[in-house]
Amino acid sequence: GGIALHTAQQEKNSEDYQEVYNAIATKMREEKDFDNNNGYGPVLVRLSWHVSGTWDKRDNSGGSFGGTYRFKKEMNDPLSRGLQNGFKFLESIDKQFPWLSHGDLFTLGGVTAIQEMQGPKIPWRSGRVDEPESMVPDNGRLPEPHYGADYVRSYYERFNFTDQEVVALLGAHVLGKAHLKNSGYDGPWDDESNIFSNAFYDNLLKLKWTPEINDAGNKQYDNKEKGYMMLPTDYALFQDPKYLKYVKAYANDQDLFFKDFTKVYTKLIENGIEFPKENKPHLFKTLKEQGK
Ligand code: HIF
Repeated sequence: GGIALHTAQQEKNSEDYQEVYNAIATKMREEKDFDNNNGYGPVLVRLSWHVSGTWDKRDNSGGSFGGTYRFKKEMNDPLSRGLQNGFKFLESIDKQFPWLSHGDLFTLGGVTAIQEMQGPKIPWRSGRVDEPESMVPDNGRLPEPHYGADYVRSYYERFNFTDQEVVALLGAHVLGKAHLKNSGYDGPWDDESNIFSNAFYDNLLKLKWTPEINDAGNKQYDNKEKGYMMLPTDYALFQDPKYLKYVKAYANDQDLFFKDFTKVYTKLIENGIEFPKENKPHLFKTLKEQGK
């Protein structure tokens, strides 16, 4: 983490960042058949979270500020398998906008993906600055999927997230799927894997989930009829009464989910960063809103 310094990028305005947004969104559209027609949206969201999820509040190390995911040690974290696809997707954007820092690129990628997949508007601030390889945090700061509510709760203590914030964040698991080769888990959470909605909570509450051992020997919760799955850390939200309360609230009210998700996701991608007061958040228009 760190303090945003004065750089060439500081001269850029909302229109410049909207241009980057448009370049990412247009490329998403052009390459929408990636990963069995999921497109790049889900992997871009996951990338934005993994580059941010290395933050440690105790010493303000890691996080999205330094853009250190671009270095091998962080990119090769076994818990980030598959995210190289997101990085490769963003390489041409990086070339097109050389003034943009990597931390800003990775987080703007997530914001663009969420909005283009019909999700909420995420106010986004610029100002991350590339840090050198010596600042790459050690592997082991990202969460594992194998455990229950106690693990999830204590993991997100690292970011000071409340139960409500944890549940609001986890709704992003409506997107994309687990790939056996990446994580040892297998299957999607919903059939609309590239539409941002509150379906994660609805599925968790209303479908019947059976614990099964998958082909990699890991326990996951399956719904045979629909072909969906839940990770143990997802199912934890159903098992824990304090979490369950919020699962119900978000299943019943998509606007509430969008509002709370926006707050906690913004917190996640800004963890540890002190933005100068003049760095006002940018609010982007979707391609559709621009008539594109
Ligand atoms: Fe994920 N997550 N996540 N995740 N995640 C996977 C896939 C995605 C966890 C584990 C996994 C969040 C929290 C947690 C996305 C976004 C977010 C996979 C499967 C695993 C194992 C990867 C693969 O096999 O390709 C754990 C343990 C989390 C904490 C409890 C966030 C809230 C939901 C923070 C978040 O935003 C997305 C998107 C995907 C789908 C990626 C894809 O390639 O389709």
